[in-house]
Amino acid sequence: MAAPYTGQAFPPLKNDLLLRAAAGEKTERVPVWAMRQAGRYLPEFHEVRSKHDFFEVCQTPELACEITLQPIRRLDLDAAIIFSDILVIPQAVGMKVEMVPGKGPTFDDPLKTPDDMKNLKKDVNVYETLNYVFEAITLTRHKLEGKVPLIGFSGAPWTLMAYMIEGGGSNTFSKAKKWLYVHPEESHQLLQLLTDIIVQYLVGQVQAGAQILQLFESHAGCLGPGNFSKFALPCIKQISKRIKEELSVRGIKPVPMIIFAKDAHFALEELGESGYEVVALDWTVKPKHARRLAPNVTLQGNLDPCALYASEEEISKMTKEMLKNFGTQKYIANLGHGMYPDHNPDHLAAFINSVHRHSEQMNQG
Ligand code: 1CP
Repeated sequence: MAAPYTGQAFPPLKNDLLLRAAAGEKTERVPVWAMRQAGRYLPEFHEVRSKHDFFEVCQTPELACEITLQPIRRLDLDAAIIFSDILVIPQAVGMKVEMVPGKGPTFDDPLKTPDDMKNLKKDVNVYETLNYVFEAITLTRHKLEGKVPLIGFSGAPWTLMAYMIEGGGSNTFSKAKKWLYVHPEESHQLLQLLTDIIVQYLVGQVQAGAQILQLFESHAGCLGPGNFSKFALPCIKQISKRIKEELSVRGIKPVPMIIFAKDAHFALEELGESGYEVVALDWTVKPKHARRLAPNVTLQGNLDPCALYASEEEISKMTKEMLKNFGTQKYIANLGHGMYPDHNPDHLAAFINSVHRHSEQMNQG
């Protein structure tokens, strides 16, 4: 497997709060970033999107880099996340996915039966097919000039499998879940195929310059404890273990990893022991409960994204309460899910500034 961009010199990092918090080291203030911070709530994002198709943006390193930097220019964030989408992996195995305005991601020909798996590319060369993501990461690392660390990411196997079978978003994911009950063997095969690709993809992102990785298991909640343990968790664990091994074999320093399994409150204990330095929480979990069940990791989260509709004064109060409940150490402030298109960027600024102000005060007091 060819290794692109290894050993590149990047500008020195000026703000390492996120990396220190992820490593469990002491921080003078709580780092903060927002899932989906590069996106539709920003007018400058719409400006780029009015001229380019969604996946064209993902595939053009200069455009992906520009959108990654947009929230960093405007807001006092402690991290950037590379602009891309989790659905570039289904595309890499040969599936056609388009971003339909007003509808979201739409697959031309979703998997209907396990027999359709024969149409998927089995030996994808990730370094060729997804090279555009690696190039975007390298370019962004340079353009960031060390201001904040760059987060790389991937969808987790179950969440990708769910989209590949449903053909887009779904309320129940019943078509994908049906596979788990009717075709468990083939489901494991598909999940393993995706796991192998994700490992290569995330190792490639680190080689290209990603300084921390987040795995998005956005549709964990619909599985429930039994199927989550049987189908999702083993892949999640395999990914953290194999990435650490692969990086070590290549002489590359390991990077911290974040697992975000949305609505998987039932699996907090297991997630805390799954080989990730950080467990990200959605807003339905009580911080103190998560600390009890996952005491050895850094926690990330978990303000309800809808809280950003409240006044700036209310946001400041809710943020202070959240910081009190998590404490200021081994903690990364974030939302419990992503930004919504109708969010006011000034309200995200109020959240970020409140995290900084209150956590500094709490650390001094
Ligand atoms: O028309 C547009 O411009 C599309 C809007 C959009 C954007 C801005 C989509 C479509 N994806 C993205 C970017 C994106 N997606 C990022 C960028 C970096 C950042 O966070 O700022 C990231 C990390 C993702 C990851 C992603 N894509 C997830 C996991 C996170 C989550 O929200 O749970 C998921 C589930 C997707 C699929 C997807 N892509 C886009 C949409 C609308 C969806 C959800 C589809 C659905 O289930 O209904």
